[in-house]
Amino acid sequence: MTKTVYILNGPNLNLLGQREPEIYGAETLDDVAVACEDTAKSAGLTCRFLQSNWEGQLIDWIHEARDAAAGIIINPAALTHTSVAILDALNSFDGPVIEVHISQVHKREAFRHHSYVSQRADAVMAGFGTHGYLLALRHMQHLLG
Ligand code: CA2
Repeated sequence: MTKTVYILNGPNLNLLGQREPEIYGAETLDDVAVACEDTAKSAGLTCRFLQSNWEGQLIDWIHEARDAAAGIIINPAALTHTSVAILDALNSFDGPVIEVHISQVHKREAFRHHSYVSQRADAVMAGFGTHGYLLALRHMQHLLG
């Protein structure tokens, strides 16, 4: 049976491709989902690609992943910089966690430089554009052996 990776996306990422293309690129989140499905398939993985604007929904999916997933890739969006609750939820997950940011957050405003999630993440991608999701999946393949 193939291993499942949850790919979780936080608030406002449903607007990807519709605003601020100079920061986040022109691809929509649906485009990213399709590319992730393709990459997961070629890596011998199954992916579940999800987005919510609600912190509690993301936490519920992390709890679900405890039984359903071998690894988590997460772009918590702005919750990266504020949410101890997401960090606590990720700390309850035993498998590898990779944090992804489309933009190079360290080149941006100071409030984007701190991540609660990085205290749990086994790897962090930032500034690779939406390609970062695919690189994260390849690294997840490596981590899951
Ligand atoms: O670079 C990233 O992936 C971020 O996680 C994106 C978040 C931001 O708060 C983080 O600091 C860095 C913002 C997600 C909002 O996405 C939009 C995309 C297009 C148009 C409007 C919002």
